[in-house]
Amino acid sequence: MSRNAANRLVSALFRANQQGLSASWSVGGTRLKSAMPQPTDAKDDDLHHKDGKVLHPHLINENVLKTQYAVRGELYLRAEQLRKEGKDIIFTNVGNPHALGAKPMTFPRQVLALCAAPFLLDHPRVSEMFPPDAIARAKKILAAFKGGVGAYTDSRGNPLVREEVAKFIEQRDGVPSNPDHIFLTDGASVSVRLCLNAMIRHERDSILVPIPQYPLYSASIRLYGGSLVGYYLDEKAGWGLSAEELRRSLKEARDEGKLVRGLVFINPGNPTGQCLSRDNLAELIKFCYEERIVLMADEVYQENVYQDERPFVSAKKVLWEMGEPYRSQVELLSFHTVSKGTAGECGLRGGYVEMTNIHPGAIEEVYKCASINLSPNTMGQIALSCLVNPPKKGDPSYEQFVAEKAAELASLRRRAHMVTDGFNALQGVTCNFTEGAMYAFPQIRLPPKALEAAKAAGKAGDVFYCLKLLEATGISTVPGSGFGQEEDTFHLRTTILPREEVMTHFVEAFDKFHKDFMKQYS
Ligand code: DCS
Repeated sequence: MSRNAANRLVSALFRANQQGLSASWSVGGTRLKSAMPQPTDAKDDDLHHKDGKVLHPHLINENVLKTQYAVRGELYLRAEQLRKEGKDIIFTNVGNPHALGAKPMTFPRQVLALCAAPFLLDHPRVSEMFPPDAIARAKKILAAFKGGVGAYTDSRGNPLVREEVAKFIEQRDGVPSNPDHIFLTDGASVSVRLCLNAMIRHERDSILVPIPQYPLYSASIRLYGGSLVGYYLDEKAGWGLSAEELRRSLKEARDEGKLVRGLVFINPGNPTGQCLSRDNLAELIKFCYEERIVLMADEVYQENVYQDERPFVSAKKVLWEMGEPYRSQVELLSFHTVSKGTAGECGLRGGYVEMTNIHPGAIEEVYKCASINLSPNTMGQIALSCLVNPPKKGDPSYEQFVAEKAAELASLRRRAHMVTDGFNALQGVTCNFTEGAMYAFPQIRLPPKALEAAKAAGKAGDVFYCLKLLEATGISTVPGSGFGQEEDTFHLRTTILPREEVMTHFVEAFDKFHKDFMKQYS
């Protein structure tokens, strides 16, 4: 099927989904059953269902019913069920490093421990248990967090940490950054959602999102009642991004009467693992300038780079270097988190958005919405403080901090090779190298017999394959349909996060499963 035809199909499925029809944009069966639009015997203005329930699935906000989130979809639920039945499951469906055995980095946890238990600072032996720079940092943070970690902070986050984030950006990019334009949130997810919520006014308001994409975007756009417009990444070109494809997608959306207001890119990519070049970023910025679109830079994997040709460069830096008119005109939202990198502190929920060239009145409105949540959590803010302001050369914790970071990055790089080499050694499987982030997204060419069996089981091909893989090996992955993929192609996403010793077993188990599967269905 041609690119255009495929895109039309995906758009049609998106549309169908938005209209509440039963088709799914993801061309798969991965959505949660409870999230499916239900045939309803209730009317819009019914206050309660005939069984007496006010909060009844037939009387729930339509946007909630239509929202899907594949990372915790059908495959995840089945894996949970198998786990409860006593099967060993390797949860490679979520980029959750600590759950797969990554150890917390020492310095941030020392600071967090002292902030959470400030009485330790008065303990006569505190200096035997904690290095002086961790003690000094905890004292500085506690002085700035009036009332300690148990008190609400400003709804945008503590001013000291916002200043540290601004300094981090200035040092990373060599550009000015204003702490008043930085909001701290419970993970980057909340930042993304705050922004999308402000941008989407009604169904015609559309956001350009890469296909494949991370379903935070499809789910949130759906939840806020907007429309997603997909632009394809080119798998054959290492999941490359082209200006031509962006223009095609924008034109098609505008021809349909959509109002494209935002463009998301993920660098390094999830689920695709590609690292964008400086030229790619310049193209995106130019495109957004010419078309008057807000650029949303999801840069949560900026530390996770496993190739040396294209080191991470932020959209903010490129924007600055491009000079006028871009520098002062392009509206940019940049996201970062403590969940990824080498810290992998997913559970602490720390993240931020930096807003560049955004109207002060719009920032005020986002502030108002952030205030509804009162305060981002304080431990996440402290973890963020440690991420953006780590020990410096000469500090007592510096050597250990740098060694821990380097060891984890080197190991992730080895695992990226192990996984992608493992996939490429399989018959009918191709996988672009995981240049960055935490995932591999192989394409699996399923034999016709397997597709027939999938159809008979009422499943999409990739869902069928992933379920069989889970049952046979305990490896829990996410079918490609959860992220979007070209029609008639089948992918899955796995993280590269199992520790190296488990990874050897993972690759062997996958290899054996795939060979058995192909034998059975050839
Ligand atoms: N953006 C991208 C591209 C992500 O992959 C994630 C998390 C987030 C934002 C949000 O992270 P936090 O809210 O934790 O800061 N990745 C999910 C994933 O694909 N697997 O695990 C979580």
